[in-house]
Amino acid sequence: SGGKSESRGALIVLEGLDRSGKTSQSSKLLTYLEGLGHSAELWRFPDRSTNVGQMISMYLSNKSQLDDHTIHLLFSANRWEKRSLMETKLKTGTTLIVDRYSYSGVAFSSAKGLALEWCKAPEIGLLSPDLVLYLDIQPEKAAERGGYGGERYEQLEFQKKVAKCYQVLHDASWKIIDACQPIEDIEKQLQEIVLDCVMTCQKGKPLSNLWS
Ligand code: FDM
Repeated sequence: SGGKSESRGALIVLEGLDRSGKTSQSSKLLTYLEGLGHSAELWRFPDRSTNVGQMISMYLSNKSQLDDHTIHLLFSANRWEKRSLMETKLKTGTTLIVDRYSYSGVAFSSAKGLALEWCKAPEIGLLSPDLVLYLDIQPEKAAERGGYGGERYEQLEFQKKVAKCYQVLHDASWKIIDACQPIEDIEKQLQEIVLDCVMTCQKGKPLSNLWS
């Protein structure tokens, strides 16, 4: 076996603080993979296009107030509502580059003081990424880049707490990339790691669920 039509896509997640460069590197990766002839899509969470996503967007822009647990579960629900499409895409050979995923969910909510295990629980059973790329930047450096858009979490003191939570959350499988390098250097590093992951998935690495 192993014909190209049978091979699955890879689930690749980018994580990091606000202004770490996730979003621009995600689109560069998409261009790169498409250029090599791979089927690929760029996704992001929160997905603000759904009803749940609109509630999240209202909350983030301070147009609504929600209890910390409630918004946490909405972020999780926003991933659950995309789970089956995600699985279909991967199984039919499309690689997904995902800008933020469950790790953002846990890091941002636990930074508010919610218990880590409580935060992880609703993510159980979502698809486990084949690769987590963490764009590592000191909160102070990220803040210097400017462009915090005025949304709820875009404040230095809070981002410092989020950085600590990401540190607790990450494991040996994450690829930690120094986000203060020149953009082209980061791009090259990511390309190499991502291509390797895409190939591994093509060869038949099975899909699995969080947390594993
Ligand atoms: N965020 C994002 C969360 O708090 N929980 C989540 O599950 C996700 C996916 O939402 F501050 C936070 C992270 C960020 C904000 O993200 C919006 P974008 O990437 O700026 O749209």
